[in-house]
Amino acid sequence: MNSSILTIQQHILQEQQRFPGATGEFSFMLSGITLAAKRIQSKVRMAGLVEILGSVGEQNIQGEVQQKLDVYANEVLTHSLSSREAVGVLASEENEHPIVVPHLSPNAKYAVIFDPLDGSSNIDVNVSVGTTFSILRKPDGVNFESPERWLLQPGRKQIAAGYVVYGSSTIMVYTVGNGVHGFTLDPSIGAFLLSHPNIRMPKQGTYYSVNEAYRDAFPPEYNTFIERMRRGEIGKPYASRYIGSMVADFHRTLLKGGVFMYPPTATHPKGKLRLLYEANPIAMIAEQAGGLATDGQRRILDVQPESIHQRTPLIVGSETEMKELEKIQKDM
Ligand code: P6P
Repeated sequence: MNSSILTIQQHILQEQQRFPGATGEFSFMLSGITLAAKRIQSKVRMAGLVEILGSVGEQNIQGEVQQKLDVYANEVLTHSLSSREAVGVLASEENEHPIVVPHLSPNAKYAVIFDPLDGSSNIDVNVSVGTTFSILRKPDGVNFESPERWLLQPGRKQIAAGYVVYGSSTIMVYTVGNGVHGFTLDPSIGAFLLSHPNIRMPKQGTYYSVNEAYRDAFPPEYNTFIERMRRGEIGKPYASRYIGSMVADFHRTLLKGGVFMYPPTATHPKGKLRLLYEANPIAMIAEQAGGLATDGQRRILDVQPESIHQRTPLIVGSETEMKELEKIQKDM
């Protein structure tokens, strides 16, 4: 037996030692996410077989027709996390309002924000989808009366963040502020095993990832940026990769380098992606791996949220590409 095989539970317990006064509640909370991820992946893998596809018909808070898998994933995460005493407040892409966990335990000190199934419109065509999560500590002096105050904190306050990609394999990537680590699910034993320790984003990549159909509406600096990459003016010619699932498009950027961006567009002048449960967790992962993440003006992790479903532009990637965009913006 290879002694270096480490499960995510063992890894989280090791990381937990870094938290002063750690009582295991943090690792128990994270285990709620890994358990939910295993249940979601088992349904995603069978989506075409058990007629779970097809929209529930209802519209979620985003005005999007809900797929049954969205509903299932949301219920699994909500149920799994609500049973953790350390969790006091939840927020989900699928719920208009924050959820105050019924146990109302005085020991609750964390809020968990998640997108249960990001990219769900891709499920019908068997393209990778994902789950994102962001964990915040309850600010001092705040109680269950004001759940928004547990949630509306800048991303730099996150104590943990991560995502799961349901792709050719199921990979969970997370950080507690001590580097970025990836775990691949071994379905034969139902365990996430450490497969990508200490992930570092390459200083430069060869891919850019953006929906070029919206180029006419992008602020000019983005088209200048794209042209420079296409023409090989940043050291080498780039290829374009975009599958319309942020988690999968970012995961490639994390491992291969380059840049993923969703700039302001005509239909989404403030950007389409959500600050709290898409941009913030991705930005924490990116920075912990040596990359950068902005909204085009500011560091994503410094943005003070005003509402839980607030949208933002997101530009995230390797140091070289991100610095090049900054230079273009300065020269304009
Ligand atoms: P578009 C999926 O719906 C999502 O929220 C992200 O996962 C993805 O990056 C983006 O929207 C795709 O949006 O406008 O390119 O289809």
